[in-house]
Amino acid sequence: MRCRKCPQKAAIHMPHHHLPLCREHYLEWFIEQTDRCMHKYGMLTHQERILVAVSGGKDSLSLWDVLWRLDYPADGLFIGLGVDEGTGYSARSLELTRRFAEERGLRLRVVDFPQVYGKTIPELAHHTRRGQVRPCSVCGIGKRHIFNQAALEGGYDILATGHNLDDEAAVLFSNLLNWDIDQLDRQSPVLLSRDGLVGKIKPFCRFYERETAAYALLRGIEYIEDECPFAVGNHTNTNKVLLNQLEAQQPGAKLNFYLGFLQVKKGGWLAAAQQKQAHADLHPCPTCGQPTTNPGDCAFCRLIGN
Ligand code: Q46
Ligand code: ZN
Ligand code: ZN
Repeated sequence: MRCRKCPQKAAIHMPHHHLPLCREHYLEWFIEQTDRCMHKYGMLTHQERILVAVSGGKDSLSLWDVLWRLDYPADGLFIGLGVDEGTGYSARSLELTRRFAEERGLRLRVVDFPQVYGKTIPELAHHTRRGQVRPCSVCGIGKRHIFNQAALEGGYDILATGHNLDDEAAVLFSNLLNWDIDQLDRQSPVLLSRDGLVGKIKPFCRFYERETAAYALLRGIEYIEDECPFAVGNHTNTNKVLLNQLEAQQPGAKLNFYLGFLQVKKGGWLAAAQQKQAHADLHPCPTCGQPTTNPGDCAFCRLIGN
């Protein structure tokens, strides 16, 4: 397959956009799309001071790289969680993040959780009921707390995270499964600052995970490929597996799912549907007499009649 923009061989094909691109044009496209997404949702101006939450993974390092290339002034924040479990996960993640920052002359802040609080995240989780099996919820609380504190103390206006479409779709799916209206209401590409909470943005929320992975790979970013050992089998990952099955059958399903949600939310949730309902008046089909909202014959009569 050839690149859509030049005669080169395509390095990646995005079936949902009908877009095959070569390395060079993909890197260009990816940066443009990030910029466009940030404008669309009013995420940033070049005046704001940004703190990027970096984990050493493909998403956060790619995000930092793209913000840097787009000339947004962004520092990085790495939290050492003390996750090891025989894999050296936290130490290796920090090493790669440090190297990334040094290569680009970017400023990296590091908060080492065990050093500051005297316990690693898994140790802390072990003492709580919900953290016994899996430390993720405890870890989430810890990370949110530290990111916000570091952003406030450092005088940053906004916190940027590398959440991609797969992450957002999985969270949306879980929020819907639980009908968690509060979380649904809060799930957004942009959260404004309020009452001591620093605002948050997710400039990658419209990219599939394979697209951020392709960016990191084609850009030559060295990132930690192993997942955190606690990620295996957590709820989010289970939802991701289900959504991937759906996506394989219906390319674009994840994107429609997420963007549709944002659309419905913007229109005022159910109010939008109710309004539509009110406008759609029923009248008897001239052929069969059954009620229909179609102008003229109902859908069935049109089907049979043609
Ligand atoms: S780092 Fe923390 Fe994740 Fe590891 S312990 Fe769970 S929440 S899986 S993004
Ligand atoms: Zn090309
Ligand atoms: Zn507190």
